[in-house]
Amino acid sequence: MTTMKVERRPEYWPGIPHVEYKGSSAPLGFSFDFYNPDKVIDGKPWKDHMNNSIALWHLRSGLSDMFGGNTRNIVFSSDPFENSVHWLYAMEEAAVKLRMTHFAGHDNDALWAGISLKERALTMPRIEEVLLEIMDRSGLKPLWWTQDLFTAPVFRDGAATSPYKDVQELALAQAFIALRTSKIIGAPGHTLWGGREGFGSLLNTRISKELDAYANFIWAVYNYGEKIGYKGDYYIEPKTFEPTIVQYDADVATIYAFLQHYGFAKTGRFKINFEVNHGDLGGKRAEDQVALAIHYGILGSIDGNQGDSPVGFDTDRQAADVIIPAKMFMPIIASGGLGKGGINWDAKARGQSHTVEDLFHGKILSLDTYAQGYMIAMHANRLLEPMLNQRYSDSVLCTDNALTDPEAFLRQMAEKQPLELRSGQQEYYERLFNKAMAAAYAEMAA
Ligand code: XUL
Ligand code: CO
Repeated sequence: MTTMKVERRPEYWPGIPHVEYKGSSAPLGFSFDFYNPDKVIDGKPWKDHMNNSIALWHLRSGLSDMFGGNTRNIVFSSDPFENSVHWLYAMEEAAVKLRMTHFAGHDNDALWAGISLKERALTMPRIEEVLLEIMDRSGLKPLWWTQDLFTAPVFRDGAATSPYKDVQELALAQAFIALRTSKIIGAPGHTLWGGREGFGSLLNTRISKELDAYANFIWAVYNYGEKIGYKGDYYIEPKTFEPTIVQYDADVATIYAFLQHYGFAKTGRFKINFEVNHGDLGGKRAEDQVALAIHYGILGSIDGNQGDSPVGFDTDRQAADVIIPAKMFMPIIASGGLGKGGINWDAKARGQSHTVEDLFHGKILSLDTYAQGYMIAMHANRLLEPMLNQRYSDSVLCTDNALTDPEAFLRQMAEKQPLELRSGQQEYYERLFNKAMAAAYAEMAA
């Protein structure tokens, strides 16, 4: 492995132009049909509402699935370090061509398989230099950075929640090194996806030991962050299952309980990185999970993609169904937007779509799909808000005299019966939502 300066190539994705907005009546090509990154919405460009982020691992992905190997094999150099640096430059070019403003990655996406801890510690500063160079040149920003604590065979039984101390310690050392990267590149988020933190069978598992170990691990990461001056948030990424059957970070409510129980909530620094396909796996709709996280003040960022309802695994499909982001963006927009979070494209083309053209069509599809969703959500909020205000205008926390004079309250209630049966009007709301779609498309075509 050489660690000499790697010469950036003039182009990594020849044949792919800079993708611009051309509108839906333009012929289909490497252009946006709906997403107009520079269009000003509520005082800032659309791209700054989305904070679209390229995921390094899906760019490098060979598109294998659990039944077959790679269908795409892009190698820039036979030297693993050089190859990794070229991939970082290729990420920069892809993000710039796609008008993405952010990037996200695991430590291992920027390194190579099977790297030792010692080599990792030596190589990471070189990688950080390249990331800083890329940020400086292109204006790209990190959305979040993370550590891969699930690929190495020793993590099969869990990393932080492995029963074995040496494995737990290895996970911690790796997380420290990755957190240092987050600090150096100024990532607003450091993601802690549980990976293999969970179990397959209670027969060989002590959940109290594992959950306590998980909390100790996260506290140690947090303490290290405070020591080195990491200023960002920590994102826990819910996933109902896969690869384990019971994941300790199964969903928003499970994570919220964990954060409360182990005292993390009081730091105000622990948030959710919600991934749409992870919700699908457990039958949880994105809009509901996101709304819940917003309510508890812990929505950090979104991993954009989608699943396929008949299958029970994480397909990480490029987003194609407009209604999913439309409904998800409604609570996000109503709460003031994603802030320093964004949409990280944890998504890839299907294995049979293995060409470079497919790769870019996939990303354009996703960006256009979420843009349509964003615009629909904005219009839907406008149409539904007055109805919702009306519906809840009479809602109170607790009727006054139920607290001060419960007996009088009971007598009054007896007089009030039976109550009028009011309509929830779900279908009426759904019709309004459809109208919002028409308004959104009219605005996008204007
Ligand atoms: C796995 C997944 C990860 C996390 C980061 O399902 O979503 O890529 O986003 O580790
Ligand atoms: Co993810």
